[in-house]
Order: sequence, then C-alpha cells, then structure tokens
Amino acid sequence: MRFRSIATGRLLWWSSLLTLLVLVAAGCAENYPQTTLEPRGDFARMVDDVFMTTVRWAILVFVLVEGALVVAIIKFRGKPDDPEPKQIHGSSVLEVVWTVIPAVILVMVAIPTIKVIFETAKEPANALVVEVIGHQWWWEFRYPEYGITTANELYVPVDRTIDLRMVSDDVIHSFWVPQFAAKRDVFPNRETRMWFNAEVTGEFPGQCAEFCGIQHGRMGFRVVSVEAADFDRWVAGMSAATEPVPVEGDSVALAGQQLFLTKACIGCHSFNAADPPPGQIGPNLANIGNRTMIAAGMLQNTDENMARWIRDPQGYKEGSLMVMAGEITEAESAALVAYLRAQQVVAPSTVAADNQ
Ligand code: HEC
Ligand SMILES: [Cu+2]
Repeated sequence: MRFRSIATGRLLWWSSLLTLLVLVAAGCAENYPQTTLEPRGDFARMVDDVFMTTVRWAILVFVLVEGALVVAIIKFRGKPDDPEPKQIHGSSVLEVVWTVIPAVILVMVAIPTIKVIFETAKEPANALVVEVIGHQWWWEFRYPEYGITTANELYVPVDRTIDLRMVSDDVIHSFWVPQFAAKRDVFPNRETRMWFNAEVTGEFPGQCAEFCGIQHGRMGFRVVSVEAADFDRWVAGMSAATEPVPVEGDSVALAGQQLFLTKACIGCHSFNAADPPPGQIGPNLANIGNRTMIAAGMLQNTDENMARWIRDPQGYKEGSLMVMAGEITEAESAALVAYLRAQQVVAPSTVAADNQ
C-alpha cells in the first residue's frame, strides 16, 4: 500500500514536470504564428490587452493568497501540546472583506472588458469591405468595391481597416485570424461582422474555428498583408483577370488547358476573378499559379502537391466536394499543373516576411 502511494506520488511529480517542460518548449517555439499572444492588428491587440489585464490580476491574487497561506503554515504551525486556537467562525469583518475584495477585482476586470466589447462592436468608418463566404471546407473572399472574387488568400493593404461581412454557404463556420482579429461565427442565414487593421505586412494563417464537418481542421486560409502599392497592383491584376492566361507555345500546358475542359474542372472552377459565373462549387482559380498554398491553406503550392491534389483530392481531404468523375493519370496531372502554374495574373508577392 505504502509502496504504491510513493509510486503514484513520483508519477505525479514527473508528469507535472513533463507537462511544464512541454508548455515551456511550446512557448519558446519559433515560427509559431497561430497565436493570439503576439497580436499584429489593432483588434487582436485590444483583446490581448484585456487578457493580459486579467492575467495580471490573477497573478496578484495568486501571490497574495498563496503567500498568506505559506506564511500561515510556517508561522502558525501547531505543536503537539498547543492549546486550541481562537475560533473565528462567523466573523462579519472577515466575511465582508473577502467578499468586497474579489468584487472590486471583478469590477477592475469588467471595466476594460466591457469597453473592448463596445469598441470592437463599432462599425468602422472608411473601411475596405470584404465579403467572406464560408464553404465546406474553404473560404471565398469578395471585394465589392473592386468586383473581385478570390479564395483562401485574403489580400489586405497594411494599415487600412478591413470590414468583414460574413455568411456561410452551408453549415456554421467560424472565421479566425489569431494575430489580427478574433473569432466570429459565420452563419448560413445571417450576416456577422468583424473588422481588423493589419499593422504589419506578412502572411498570417487563419483557420475555421467551428467544427463544420470532418475536414474542419483543414479549412484554413492566409491573410496576406501588403503595402498599399502592392495591394493596388494585386487589385489591378485581379480586376483584369476575366479569361484564363493563354499558354500558346507550351504544348504541355496546352494539353492541360484541354484537360481542364474534358475533365470537367471547368464545371466547378473559373479563372474569372472579375465576373465569375454564379453557383460555382469550387474556389475561384485566378492567380492560382502564384498562391502560396492550395487546398484551403493546407498544402504548399508546389507542382508536386498540386499534382497529388488533382489526382486524389479525396485522399487528402476525404469528403471534399472536389469529386472527380474519372481517373487522372500522372501525365494528365502534370499537364494540368503546367496549365494552372501559368495562371499568374499578379507578380509573386513581395511580402516582407515580418512574421515568418
Ligand atoms: C465537382 C466540383 C469540382 C471539380 C469537378 C473539380 N474541382 Fe477542384 N475543387 C473543388 C472544390 C470544392 C475545392 C475546394 C476543396 C477544399 O479545399 O476543400 C477544389 C479545390 C481545387 C484546387 C485548390 C484551390 C485552392 O485555392 O485551394 C485546385 C488547384 C483545383 N481544385 C483544381 C482542379 C482541377 C485541375 C480539376 C479538374 C481536373 C478540378 N479541380 C475539378 C471542386 C471541384
Ligand atoms: Cu468551417
């Protein structure tokens, strides 16, 4: 019996130590961008400030309470023949003190919390409106001001407030960019809003934060924050993208162009960012040749990954609506990749990697 309790104690000790080490290691990890603790936008910074205020109060309470406890244990430790200590049960003074102090602390936390709730709920002025549409399991972004539609990469100009108007095409999703904003649910039957202002340039990961089906974990996206001039370039390129980029002279890409029609890709995808045909099931593919990621922010946009994705989307993302009617051979996928790679309407982004 005794032996077992020592073993349990040791186990507890070691597992606590291990947990602590894992937490410390996770905290030290470099390139850990999916964190709310390093805000890079004003919205996220306000939320982080409330969090840090709460943490500071919690630390103060912890130190005072545990300190008093330790002092009491050491200073008032009972010895075998001590008389019975003074009984203080029912002391009104103590009861009032330990009710009032926590109440005051809660008020100190509530004031900044409520302030931030109201500030973040304000409708921003002079903002760039972006319509966000959640799909199982990818994100569509529309810029009504410019008439542009794109997918999985939310381009924003740095230091300009982005006003997000969000709806879902199917189930409930949740839009989350940890470093710029907060989480907000995206519903099929009503619009939700959120805004943020990216304070630095760079590429920042976002993620669906509401369980929305089996591939919910693979419903990511990127926010690409660029200088105003780069953003204008992007807008110009995308607004002009009404037709696929021609691939004359490249026989492999030409074969891909043909396959894009015969393999029914065209039924679900378009390269027209300016005026896409309505009701398309798949993401708009304008500028796909230059995007950083494919498969909703999950796979690096390399030729190899693209070919793998085209040949077997279900193998990577089972349940995805990219259901192929027939098989695609390696040669066919290589041709399709060549065609897709040529679909570049904006020069590769010159994003300064502030956060990478
Ligand atoms: C039945 C509709 C459908 C067909 C047919 C289809 N796709 Fe897709 N495609 C989708 C959907 C839906 C997605 C998004 C999948 C996801 O990420 O969950 C997608 C995603 C993609 C992506 C990644 C885009 C991104 O931004 O992440 C590429 C590239 C792509 N498809 C190429 C093709 C090619 C090439 C073909 C033809 C060989 C094809 N698709 C046929 C529906 C379709
Ligand atoms: Cu989702």
